[in-house]
Amino acid sequence: MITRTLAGCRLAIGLWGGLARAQTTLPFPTTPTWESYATGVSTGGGLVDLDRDGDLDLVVANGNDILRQHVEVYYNDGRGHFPVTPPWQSSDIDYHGHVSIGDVTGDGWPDVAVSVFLGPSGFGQPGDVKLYVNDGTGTLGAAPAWRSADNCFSFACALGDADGDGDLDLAVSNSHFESGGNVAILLNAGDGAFALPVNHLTGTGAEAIAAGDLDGDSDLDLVVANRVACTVSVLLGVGDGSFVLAGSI
Ligand SMILES: [Ca+2]
Ligand SMILES: [Ca+2]
Ligand SMILES: [Ca+2]
Ligand SMILES: [Ca+2]
Repeated sequence: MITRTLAGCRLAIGLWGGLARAQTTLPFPTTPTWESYATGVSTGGGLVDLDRDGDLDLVVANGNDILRQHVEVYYNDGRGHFPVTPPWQSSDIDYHGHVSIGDVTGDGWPDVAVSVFLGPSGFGQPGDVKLYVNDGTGTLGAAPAWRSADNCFSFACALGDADGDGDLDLAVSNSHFESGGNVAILLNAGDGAFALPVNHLTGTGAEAIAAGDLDGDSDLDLVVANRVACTVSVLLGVGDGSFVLAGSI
């Protein structure tokens, strides 16, 4: 569990029986067994074995629309505990939204994509999306190896193979507070970068996004939660990197 988004919140994780598990059995303890000392406007988070030592590590993106802050990594000590301060911190700060984690570069080491909601000037200036690449030892590059050329009010992103060529592509949900809403599809260029986006309209206020094969045809599909429209948009993948809006619920 990651406590969310109020300014100054700490990260807290509950582990049942003192064992680290990707999916633990309820009930959880009522108090966290670990809590970060570092505080931040924690918005995005994900568990992944970043250093490939067999345990899940914690990636956290801070900022939201409140402060420009860092992306952080907490490494698992193998017993389900994390250090109270992050051993890795990005060198850059931004208004970070959510993260998506996967091996974008195809070297077997997980990389981290991060949505940036606002530009450095804050409200009114769009952010972008960026990628931190694993250096092959479990450490992310201090600065993003890639940033999108197009700016957008991006709050969440999802990695998946949209065109079936074996590499991870990026779907980014965008909206500017009470207006607009789309998903940008950026195909993996094969060199740790992504091509220019192709946008697909969704409902107003597109924020959360998830990727998976919804209809069982082996093509990647997308689900987008639209905060303002109070709907969920379903986009079915064609298999070549394009999507068709199947409807909203
Ligand atoms: Ca690990
Ligand atoms: Ca990689
Ligand atoms: Ca692909
Ligand atoms: Ca499908």
